[in-house]
Amino acid sequence: MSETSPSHTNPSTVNSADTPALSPAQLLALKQQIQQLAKQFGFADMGVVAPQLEAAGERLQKWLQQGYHGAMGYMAEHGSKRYRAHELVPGTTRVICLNMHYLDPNITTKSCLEDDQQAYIARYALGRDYHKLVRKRLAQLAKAIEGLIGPYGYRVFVDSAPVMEKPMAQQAGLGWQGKNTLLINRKTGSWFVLGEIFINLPLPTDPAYDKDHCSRCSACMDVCPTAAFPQPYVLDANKCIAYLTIEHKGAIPVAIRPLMGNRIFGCDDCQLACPWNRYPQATQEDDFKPRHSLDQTDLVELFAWSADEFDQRTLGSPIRRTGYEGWLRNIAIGLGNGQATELAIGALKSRLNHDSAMVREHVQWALQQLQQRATQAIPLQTLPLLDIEARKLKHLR
Ligand code: B12
Ligand code: SF4
Ligand code: SF4
Repeated sequence: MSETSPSHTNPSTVNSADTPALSPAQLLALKQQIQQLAKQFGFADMGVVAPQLEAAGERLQKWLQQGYHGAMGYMAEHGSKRYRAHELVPGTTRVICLNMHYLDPNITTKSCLEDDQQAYIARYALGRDYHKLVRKRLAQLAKAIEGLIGPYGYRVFVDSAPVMEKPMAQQAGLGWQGKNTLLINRKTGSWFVLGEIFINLPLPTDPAYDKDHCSRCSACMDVCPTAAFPQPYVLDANKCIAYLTIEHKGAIPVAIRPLMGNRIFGCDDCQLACPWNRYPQATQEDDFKPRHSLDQTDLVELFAWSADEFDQRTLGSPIRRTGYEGWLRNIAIGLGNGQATELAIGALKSRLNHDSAMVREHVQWALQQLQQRATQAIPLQTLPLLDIEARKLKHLR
């Protein structure tokens, strides 16, 4: 979700001189071997594509023109490299697209969203950073291919380069892009992350996944707490809680704060509501399991972390991206959206003199919210997911 690695800006050429000469039959056999290896390295699905992303590139341009990328300047950089694989990595003839599931359906999800004293963290971010885990596996898989055929040209990416990963994976047959814009697989849902190996081997390609199973459903759009979809299949990041809590630096718009509930890092509502996620495939990776009981921790406890504790506890975690001030900013909003308990008020007051003006302003806002709620008996806001969809979340704890 973030394109974190600075190394992606100058990926090396995939040198065609390195290409081993393989017959069509050998390439087919190789692909089957790679499929088996991919499973062994923990990937759920794999597809091979010679990407043609011009149409996706045009939609990207429109999206950028509308300003839907907010302050994610990196989305506007690199021009056509984002949708032309051979421009990003010269010599690329195919891309192997892979996905890895991260959800542990046994952790507490529904009860956490229902409990305004707890902190809700996007399910992908509870354990080890997927960038690290998936990149390592991709590199191992790429090396294992080398073990089969000798040296060849490759580069691995996981949200670490200007690549349109979802349309590319759709073309590789891994699923369709739903109205929530995420890639969904009919059998396994959308609780996965994507990664790619750019190669210079002419492996046989897979058919694109051309069906769209959203049909008349609009559950993701109906439950989005901030109405972040201006139209189906298009997301305005400026309104998305995931963007605001992770990517955005600075103050979160006041009008959006009450709509965030206890979502302090990322948001999953548009996935939780999706009917194709009703039978989610469980992760096989212990590394994705929650660290520090982050699936069931009180806001007050997380708000008490010092800067050093934040650094220690988010080591190797995607949460680090928001930074300590962003962390406090987000939790202050969560506290402001909860009950006016002495504990919550005390926690907020302890940060009234924080060094950061941004943190202080969010703390003041939260205290005002709690004061109003206590004195004017304003009820807690129930967000649409819990209002409309609670019945449908039975499969989650
Ligand atoms: C920027 C970004 C964000 C931004 C913007 C999200 C967005 N939808 O663009 C923010 C910060 C909000 C974000 C949030 C999240 N992200 Co993010 N993000 C990315 C990133 C870096 C780029 C996405 C991108 O290219 N956006 C640009 C827009 C224009 O592209 P698009 O979304 O594909 O838009 C298409 C549609 O709008 C479509 N379209 C437009 N009009 C129409 C009309 C019709 C009729 C049709 C059919 C299609 C259509 O065309 C566009 C191009 O194909 C990717 C990694 C990567 N490099 O690809 C991860 C990525 C998409 N994120 C990911 C995840 C997990 C998330 C979150 C779930 C995290 C969380 N829980 O908080 C949320 C989900 C929010 C959501 N509903 O999208 C995963 C998604 C995996 C999956 N199953 O799809 C990715 C692929 C990272 C990864 N390697 O796994 N993310
Ligand atoms: S992640 Fe949350 S805020 Fe963002 S589009 Fe999905 S439901 Fe809306
Ligand atoms: S909730 Fe419905 S409309 Fe949204 S992505 Fe899932 S199937 Fe499509």
